[in-house]
Amino acid sequence: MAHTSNLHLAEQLSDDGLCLISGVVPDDLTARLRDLAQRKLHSETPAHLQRYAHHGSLIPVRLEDDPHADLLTSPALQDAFRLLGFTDPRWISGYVITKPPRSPGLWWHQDWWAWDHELSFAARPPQIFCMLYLQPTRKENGALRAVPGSHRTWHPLHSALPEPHTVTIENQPQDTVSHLPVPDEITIEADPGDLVIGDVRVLHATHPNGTDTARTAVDLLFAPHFQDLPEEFRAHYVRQFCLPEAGWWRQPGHPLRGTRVSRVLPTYDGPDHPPVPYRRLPRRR
Ligand SMILES: O=C(O)CCC(=O)C(=O)O
Repeated sequence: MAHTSNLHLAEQLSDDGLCLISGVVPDDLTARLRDLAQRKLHSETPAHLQRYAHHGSLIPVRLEDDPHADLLTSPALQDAFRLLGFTDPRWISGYVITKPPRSPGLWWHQDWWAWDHELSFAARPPQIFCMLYLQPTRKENGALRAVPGSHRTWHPLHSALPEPHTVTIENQPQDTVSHLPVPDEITIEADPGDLVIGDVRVLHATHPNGTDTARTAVDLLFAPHFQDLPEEFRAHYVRQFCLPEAGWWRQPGHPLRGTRVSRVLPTYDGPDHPPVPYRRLPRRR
C-alpha cells in the first residue's frame, strides 16, 4: 500500500476502508510491545498455537498488561486518531496475534458483527481495528490483504464466503474462494512503528507465513465515535471481556477513576438494553 500524505489518510480510510500511517509508534514502545507479545506467547501451549494456525493465535490483552495503558494514552496513537477525525475513540478489546512459522493464510472475512442493524451502513466506521506489526511484515511472512471499498460496497466475495469465525471457514482449503486472490485486492506491507487502521467492515485476509519465523502483531479494536453510537451499542461495548468490569466508573475510589487511561475506556449510564442481535454474515441494505 502506498504511503500517503497525512491530509489524505482520513479520506483513504473513508474511501478504501483502511490506511497505513507509517512510523508513528516510537521504538521504545514497540520494544515493550514485543516483550508483551513474548510474555503472552510463552503462556500459551504449542497445541494452542497450532490450533489457531490459520488465524494466528488470538491472545487477549488487558489494561494491566504493560505497556498497553501507555500505548492507549500515547501521543502517537492519540495524534493518529485525531488525524483520522475520530471524535471519541474508546478501546474495546485487544489481542496478540501470532502466525506460526510455515502457517497457512487467514481466510477472507470482515469483522462487523451486527449486520441486521442500520448502523452497518453508516458512512463512518462503527468500529475499527488498529494493527501494530512487530516485525517487518511482507507478503512472504503473512502480510494483510484487503479489498479496498468493500466496507461499503457489495463485493462478489460477500455472497461466496462462509460465515466468518466458524469451523466451516476454518476448514476451507487454501485453493478455495475463502483464500484465493481476487483481482481488486491489495497487500499491506508494514514495518514496526506503523499503524494499519481499518474499518472492521472491510474484507481482509492474510498471506500464508512461508518463513521459518513467527509473524506477530498486536491488534486493538476501538469504537472511533463512541458518543455518537446508538445506546444499545454503547451498552454492549462497555461489557467487552478485555475491559475492566462494567460499572467501574460508578464505584467510589475505583483505581481507574480520574486516570489518563480512563478517558479512552467506554462508559455508559443510560437505560438497559437487550443485547444487539449478532449477525456476522453481511447483508445488503
Ligand atoms: O493477522 C493479521 O494480519 C490480520 C488479523 C485479522 O484479520 C483479524 O484478526 O481479523
